Amino acid sequence: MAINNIENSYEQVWLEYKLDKDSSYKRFFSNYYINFSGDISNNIIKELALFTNKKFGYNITECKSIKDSTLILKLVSDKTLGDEGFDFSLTKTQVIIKANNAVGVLYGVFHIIRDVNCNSTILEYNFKSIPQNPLRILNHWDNMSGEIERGYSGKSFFFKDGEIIINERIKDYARIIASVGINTININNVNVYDAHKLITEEYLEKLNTLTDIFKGYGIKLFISVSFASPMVIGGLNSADPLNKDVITWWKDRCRLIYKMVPELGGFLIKADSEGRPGPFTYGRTHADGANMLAECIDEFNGIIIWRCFVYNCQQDWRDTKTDRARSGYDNFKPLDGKFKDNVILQIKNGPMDFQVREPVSPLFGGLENTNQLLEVQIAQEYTGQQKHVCYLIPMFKEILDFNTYCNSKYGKVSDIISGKTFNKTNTGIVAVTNTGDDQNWTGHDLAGANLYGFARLAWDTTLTANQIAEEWIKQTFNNNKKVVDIVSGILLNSWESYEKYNAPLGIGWMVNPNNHFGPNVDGYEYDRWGTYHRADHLGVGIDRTKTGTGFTLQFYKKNEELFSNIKTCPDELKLFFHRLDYNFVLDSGKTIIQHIYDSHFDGVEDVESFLKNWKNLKALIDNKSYKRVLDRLKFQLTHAKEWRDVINTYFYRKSSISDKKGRYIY
Ligand code: GCW
Repeated sequence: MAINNIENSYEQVWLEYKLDKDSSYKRFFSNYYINFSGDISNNIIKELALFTNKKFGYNITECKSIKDSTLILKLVSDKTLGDEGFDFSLTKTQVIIKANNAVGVLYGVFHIIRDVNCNSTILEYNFKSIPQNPLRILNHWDNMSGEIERGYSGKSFFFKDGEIIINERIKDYARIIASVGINTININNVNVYDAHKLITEEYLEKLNTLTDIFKGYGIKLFISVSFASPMVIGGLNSADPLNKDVITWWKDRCRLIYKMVPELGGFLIKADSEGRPGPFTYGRTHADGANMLAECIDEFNGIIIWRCFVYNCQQDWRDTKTDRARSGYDNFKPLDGKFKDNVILQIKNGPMDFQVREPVSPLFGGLENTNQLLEVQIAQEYTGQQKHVCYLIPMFKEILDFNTYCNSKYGKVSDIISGKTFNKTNTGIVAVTNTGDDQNWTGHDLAGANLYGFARLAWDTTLTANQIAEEWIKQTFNNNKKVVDIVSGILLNSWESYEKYNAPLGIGWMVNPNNHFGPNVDGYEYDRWGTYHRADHLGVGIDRTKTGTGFTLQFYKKNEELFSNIKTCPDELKLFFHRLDYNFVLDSGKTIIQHIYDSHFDGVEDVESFLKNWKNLKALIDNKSYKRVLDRLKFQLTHAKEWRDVINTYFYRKSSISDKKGRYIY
C-alpha cells in the first residue's frame, strides 16, 4: 500500500512491520489457503502480502490445498464464535484461523501478526477469542472545515474545507483500527456546526464510498446529525419530534440516505446539551426525540445513539442545590425502559466531564432496561491534551471494574456494557478519539498507547494495563527489554503522576476555561458552567451526600454508604463528595493541606524521572520518536511545575497553613 501519495506522509504506528528474517514464525507464512472471497478477504490477502514482505522479505503465495498450506483461513459454522469471534490454533507446521464471518478471520490474522511482532514464545496453542463488547466505537469530533474540536494532533483526515477526503490514509486508518478490533466509527463532531449538509444529496455519494472502504475492514460508519435538521436543511419551522411534518421529513430523509448509503450504521445525537437543539424546546422528552428518529431509521436496521451529557450550564453560584453531577441521572433515569430497541444511550464514564478523577456515573446500573454505551475520552482534553503523557488504560480498568451492585453476579460496569447483566446486544464502549493528520497520528507518540489500549480493552476487558502497554511498546518501538521496561514504567505511572499535580482529591476543574489547558484554580469557580470547588479560608470540596446535593443517593445502597461515609470514602474522591477543612486527616495520615503540597511536589519529581529515564533510550529507539517524546517531556516538566506552583500557592494563601517540610511556596 503506497503511503506517500498525499500531502503529509505518515507513519504506520503499531503496524510498522520491521524486517526480522530470523523470526521463528516465518515458517507459518510460506503460503495461505483461504476458502472465501469478497472485500474483507481481499484486504486480508493484501495485509498478509504487506506483512510477509516487510517482515520476512519475500512474497507469500496462495495455496489451493489445505494439507500443504501453512496458514489456513476458513469460514466455518460454529455458534460459539458469534459474529466476530475466531478460533485459533497453532501446531508445529500450521496456523489455522476459523470464524463464522470474514471479519472474524481478519481479526485472527491481526492476532497472529501481533504475536509475531511481539515475538511471543511459540508454543502449540489453541484458543477462541470472542469480543466482550458488541460495539467497540471511536467518536471523531471532526468538523467539515478540517478543524477538530478538542483535537490535539493536527487536522481532520476525514474532512477539509467542507469536503469529504478519500485517500490512502483513510484506508490505512481503517486497517490500523481494525487491527485492534474497532468495529464502529462516528466521523463528525457531535456539535454539528458545518456538517448539517452531510445528509444532503451532494455529500451522500462520497459518504457511501467511505462506508464501503470501512466495510472492507468490518467497520460500520455513523454520523452525527443535528436534531434541528428539519429546520436547518428542511426549511420547516419546527423540529418537534411529535409534529407530523417533522416526522415525514425525517422519514423521507432516511429513505434518501439509505438509498444512497445503504451500509450506514445510524446517527449519533447530542441534544439539549451545551446549546445544542433538542426535544426540550417543544416540551418533549429525550425518549420522544430518540424514538421518533429510531422509528424512521428502523426499516434500514439503523441505530440511534443518544448522548446523556445533559446538564444545566447556566448555574448561578449562589445556588448550592443544583449539582451538575446529578443531572445525567435526573434526566435519564425516569426514562428507563421507554426507549426503542434500536436506541442506545451513550453515557460518559463520570457524572461530570472526563476529569482526571471522578466517580463512575450512577446511570451505570441505574438504567436496567435501556441499551447503553460507556463513553470515555482518549483525546486527553483534561488530562494533558497529548502534550503530557497520560496513559489512561489504568483509569479505564478502574471504571470497568467498578461494582455498581445492580446485580449480585454481574454488577460491574464491564458486565453491564458487555450486555451480560441485562441481557442486551446493543451495548459496548466508545472513546472520543485522539487522532489527527499529524505524522504520528496522535501528536504525542506515547498517546498512541491510548488508542491501541482502548481498542484492545474494548475487545477484552480482562487484559491488564501492563499487558497492553507491553504489547504496544513491542510493536511500536521494539522488543528490547530496556525499552519495554522504561516505556512501560513511564506509561503505567503517568496517570497517577498527572493527578498528583492536578486538582486534588477528586475535585477537578482547576483549568483555564474554554481551552481546558493549564492551571487556573478559580477559572470555573467564577464561570457559569456549574463546576465548583468552593474553596475558602476554612476548607474546600462539595457535600454531595444527603446533607448536601444528594448526589450519593443516586447510587445503589452499598456505594451510597461507601461514598457518604467520610471514613470509607476513598481518599482520591474525598473532595468530590465532601466539604472538608484543611486540617482534616486523610486515610493516608496526612492532612488535606499537607496532601496538596506533597502530591504537587511529588508529581513534578515523577515527571523529572520520566525525562531522565527517557534519555536512556536515545540509542535504542528510532530518532524521530525519541526526539518528539523528549520535547514533549521537557514541556511537561515545565508545565507540571506551573501546575504545582499555582495550586500550592493558592491553597497556602487561602489556608495560611505552611508546608511542614518547609519547601518554597510562592
Ligand atoms: O467536555 C466538553 C467539551 C466540549 C464537548 C462536550 C461534549 C463536543 O469541552 O468540547 O463538545 O464536552 O462531550 O459534548
